[in-house]
Amino acid sequence: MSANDHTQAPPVPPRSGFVLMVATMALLFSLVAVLAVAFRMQNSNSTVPAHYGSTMMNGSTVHGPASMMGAGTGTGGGAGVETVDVVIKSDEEHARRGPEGTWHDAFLPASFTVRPGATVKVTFHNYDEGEHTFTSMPLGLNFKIPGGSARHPKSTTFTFRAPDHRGTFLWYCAMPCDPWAMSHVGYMRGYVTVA
Ligand SMILES: [Cu+2]
Repeated sequence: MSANDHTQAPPVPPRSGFVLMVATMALLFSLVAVLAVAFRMQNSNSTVPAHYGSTMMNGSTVHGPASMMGAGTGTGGGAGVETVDVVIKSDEEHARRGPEGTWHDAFLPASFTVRPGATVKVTFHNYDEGEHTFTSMPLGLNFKIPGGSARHPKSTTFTFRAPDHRGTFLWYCAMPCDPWAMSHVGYMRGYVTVA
């Protein structure tokens, strides 16, 4: 910087004006913080009881208690509809190889991500003759997936509402099929991530 620049610089505002500006900004920030805390409390009040109070195994194919979550807080607004396609194949159809080298029954993919509050339409394409389920305690879901065949896979669509809060929710197949696959994530169990 040259001396010339210095002389042409605009005058520094009076000190009292500067202090007033800082004080106003501090007030605004604290107001925003208070609002954020209040909003968060309201949000958790509405989601926690529905999340943990869920009863299940009712065979409902449309919705579980998850659909009751988040009434009124508006966090899920505009989340829209999301579609998920899952292929189910048996070990004979070479669904997915386990670490020990043998093929197992599997949902492909077994894990997927949806947005908070979204209406999720999941279509299962079952190439296996056996029945499977998409069961999740935390999501309050228990979808029964009818059997199909390798030549004529059976497609079944279920709809549920994703929780308004972010998280990772375990699901598993409750229908006795492939015991190893039933206890391993990526085969007959997986995660629905809400993010
Ligand atoms: Cu299964």
